[in-house]
Amino acid sequence: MRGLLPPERVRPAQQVLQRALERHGLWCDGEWRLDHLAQTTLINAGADLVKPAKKSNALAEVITRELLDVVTALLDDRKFAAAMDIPQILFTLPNAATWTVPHAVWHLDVPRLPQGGAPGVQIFTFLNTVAPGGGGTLVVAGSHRLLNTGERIASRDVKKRLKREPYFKALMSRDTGDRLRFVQEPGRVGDVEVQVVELCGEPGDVYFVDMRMLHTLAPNTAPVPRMMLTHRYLLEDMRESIYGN
Ligand SMILES: O=C(O)CCC(=O)C(=O)O
Ligand SMILES: [Fe+2]
Repeated sequence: MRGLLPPERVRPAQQVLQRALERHGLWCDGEWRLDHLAQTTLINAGADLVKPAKKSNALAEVITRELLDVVTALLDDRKFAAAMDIPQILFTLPNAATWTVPHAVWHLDVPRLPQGGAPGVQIFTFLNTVAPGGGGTLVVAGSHRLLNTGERIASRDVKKRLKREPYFKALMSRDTGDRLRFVQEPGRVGDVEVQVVELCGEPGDVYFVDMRMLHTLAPNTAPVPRMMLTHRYLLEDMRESIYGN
């Protein structure tokens, strides 16, 4: 949803990150100063830099009534709660010269549950512009429609089972070339259409993601850091199954 969060909620959160980066000389007088950074290809490059900001109340303030209303509707008016007190910072320094769809780190944050349906909704939003290639999270649209078997399946076993399908075997194999095709064209698993979607956007935009969707981190080929926030909302009656076992 474009522009769901008002600037007066987003700006203080953005500033909290900028202040943390200012202490490292990376943000100065309203501009990025990244020239002196050593080149890196670490997948979570710079994540430590914003750690001092992670308990800031400004991050919590980004969540509005309007956002929670959307989560409520998506979860059919059932009771849910946030998995953490404060949204989590997703931060990546520029860390790649060419952009690709990674073969690794694809995962689910919660297992598949016997109850079926969405166990919760994960929101993603942006504290600066995240352009294509700029490190936005990658999500396999349609993957929530697969493996709804009525069993509990841990994330790594979901991956193992998905890899039996040619689409996911190719996606998660280091030997697959031509990897841009995963974002450029849909694939098919049985009668389910799947496609990798890059979460790009502007401050205030929000993505709502079914927590059954396979996702991973992306390389950041932009000249600026990737600054996103995520928050996870879990259905009350699923929490025990998620954390039990
Ligand atoms: O850093 C990212 O873009 C992905 C992080 C992730 O897996 C998550 O927020 O659940
Ligand atoms: Fe995740």
